Amino acid sequence: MKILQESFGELNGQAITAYTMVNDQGMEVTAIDYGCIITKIMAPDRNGTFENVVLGFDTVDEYALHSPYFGAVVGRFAGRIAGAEFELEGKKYLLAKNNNGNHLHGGLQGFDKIVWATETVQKADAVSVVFSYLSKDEEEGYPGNFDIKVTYTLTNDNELQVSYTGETDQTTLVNVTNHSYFNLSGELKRDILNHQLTLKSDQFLELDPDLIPTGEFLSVENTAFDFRNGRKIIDGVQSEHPQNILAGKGFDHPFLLTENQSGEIILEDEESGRVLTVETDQLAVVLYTGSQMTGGYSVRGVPVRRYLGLCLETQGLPDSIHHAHFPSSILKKGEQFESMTKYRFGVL
Ligand code: FUC
Repeated sequence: MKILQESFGELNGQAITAYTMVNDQGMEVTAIDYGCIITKIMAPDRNGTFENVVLGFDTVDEYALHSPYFGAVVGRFAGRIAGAEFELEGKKYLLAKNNNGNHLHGGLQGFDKIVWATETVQKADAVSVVFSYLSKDEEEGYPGNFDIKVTYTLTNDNELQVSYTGETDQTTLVNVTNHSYFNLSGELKRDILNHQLTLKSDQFLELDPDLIPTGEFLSVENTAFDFRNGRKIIDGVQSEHPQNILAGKGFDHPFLLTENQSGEIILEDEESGRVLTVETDQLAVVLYTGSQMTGGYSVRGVPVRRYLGLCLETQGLPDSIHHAHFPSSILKKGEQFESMTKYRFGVL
């Protein structure tokens, strides 16, 4: 196994580096130090043909200009915080309003838009890139110096492991995820509407028109949100369910996982034979079907359009700070934040 390192150009005079992890099966994962962005994942189809299965660009300028968080680590808080403000231990904190008066994905310069320090680790059956960043007290309005490490590890059995660890010197909010847009057809040959998704989840969060959780947990029973026995993404596009319509005809919802680390999320593309199995210790996954992806740019030659990719954002619950009955995303001084999500690339 090996790691290749090459220049990915410059952003505002700062050199950006790309790291490509290659395993003995020929699978490759490329990530850059800007935003910990995964730019490419080369995975085999049923005939052993390696093709890229994520949305990404070949230049850092395109990321800076257009990217709807393609492949990036988002934080300090993934998802929305209503009104871009919250109270913690009696103190009020104001965040950037970067989404209809609300706060989204860590603000104007979240974890997706900074250059991380890197280190590479090479072992017999796994290679890793370790990204680290110190998010300063008051950065984007959040309290506390938050020291975070994100590790991408590629194993010899075609698994990409993403682990997060962090600590703070003051009580703060933490919710981090990876925002890769998957398209298992390979090189964006088809959109994701015929991808089949299986999700071990009985409930999802109801959203308001700003895509903020209302606080209600809805049952998936008898809806297009019931992925327990597998269903195609297109069902949510054709669905009359008000929540599918509100999400721009599709999905942009947190699903509560009923199981962890046991094949709880399976995405399949029948035609290529590719299967992605996601396992996580997080309590939820946001399924986003790219309904807001429009306008005026191309993704490696393919004009961007809705349903070109889908995100499986493993994370805690958005806006949890405003809902006392949601599991908390508060991290205190002396506590260690730890989380791991694994993405295994196989074939049917
Ligand atoms: C997802 C969605 C949002 C947003 C963003 C780009 O996480 O929840 O609605 O469009 O990504």
